[in-house]
Amino acid sequence: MSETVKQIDPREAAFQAHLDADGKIEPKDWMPEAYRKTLVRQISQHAHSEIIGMQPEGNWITRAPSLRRKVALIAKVQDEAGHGLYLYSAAETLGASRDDMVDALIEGKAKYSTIFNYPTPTWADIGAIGWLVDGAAITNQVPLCRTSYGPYARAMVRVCKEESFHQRQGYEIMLQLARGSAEQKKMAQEALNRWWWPCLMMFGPSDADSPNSAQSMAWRIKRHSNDELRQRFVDQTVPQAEFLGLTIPDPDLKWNEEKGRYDFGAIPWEEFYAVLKGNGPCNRQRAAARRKAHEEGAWVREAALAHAEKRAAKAAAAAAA
Ligand code: BYC
Repeated sequence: MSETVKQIDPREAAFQAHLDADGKIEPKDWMPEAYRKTLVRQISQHAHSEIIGMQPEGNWITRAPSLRRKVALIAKVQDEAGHGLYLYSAAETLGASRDDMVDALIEGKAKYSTIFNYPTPTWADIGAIGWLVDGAAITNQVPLCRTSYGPYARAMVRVCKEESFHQRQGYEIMLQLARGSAEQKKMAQEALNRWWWPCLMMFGPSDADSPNSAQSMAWRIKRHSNDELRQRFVDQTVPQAEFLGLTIPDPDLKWNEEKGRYDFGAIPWEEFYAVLKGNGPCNRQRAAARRKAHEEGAWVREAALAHAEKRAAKAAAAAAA
């Protein structure tokens, strides 16, 4: 009786042993195709999130309440664009084509963080994004500075430094509103009410429902599970809300003395999956704005290409002379 024995590729065994010893993988190293695909998926989604993430805040640049706030907000939005560009470059080191990634986003085929499909109706939402969205992003991304793929890990180091500045500017906006008039404090509370649950969803489905986590953790792409990071975020953020004198909109939130952490209420996962499927409050608006910006930027890409071609022709002529 013949039996087919699955041969373990020795390269795969060496690859896993290298990861288990906390080694990094660099672009020219051998890697399993599934590892490469997972990284392209995660890094491109991350890049798209940064690019779409410019919209909810960009929408307030012309209405920032002072010159100082406007300068800080412009710088923050510009930083997000920069993060998107580093991340597209990191994905390119894995053989992904930037045109394909950009097309997937424009055509609405690519995922990006659900958080950016929510509206920013008041100035307090800008404070809440900086405090909570960047706070959640930092919680998720600090461990990514140790992710196993070198170019992604290195991009994250700079991204995290900039995100921590963003978070402070958001918290400072919230502090000023919370210590301002009764109307301003109400605005800050309402923004916290709007952003709290969507921020908890940023960490992805609970561990039992996360199809990618186990493999990504074995490959040390992810260093902690979605639920671990979500818990860390809650534990860090509750005292910050208390300092602001604001209330987290969760009647089940309670300190658990025994476990040394906060217990919190049920996350409305049906809302998460609806937003993920394209049915959030702003999904269509975000995609349309991105498409319009891409179309309106066509002349810049053409000019840059014409300039690059002219320089290349000049260099070739000089080399031939
Ligand atoms: N939104 O198996 P799972 C920022 C998807 S930008 C949308 O747990 P994974 C900022 C997930 O992709 C912040 N989709 O997946 C910018 C997967 O779908 P596919 C962005 C989500 O990858 C501007 C499926 O659900 N940060 O900081 O192991 C201004 C199953 O999930 C979401 C990053 O991208 C979501 N919230 O874990 C301010 C960080 N959650 O691909 C701030 C890097 C899950 O199988 N990414 N999905 O079809 C990660 O750490 C991981 O990809 C995730 C998900 C934790 C997000």
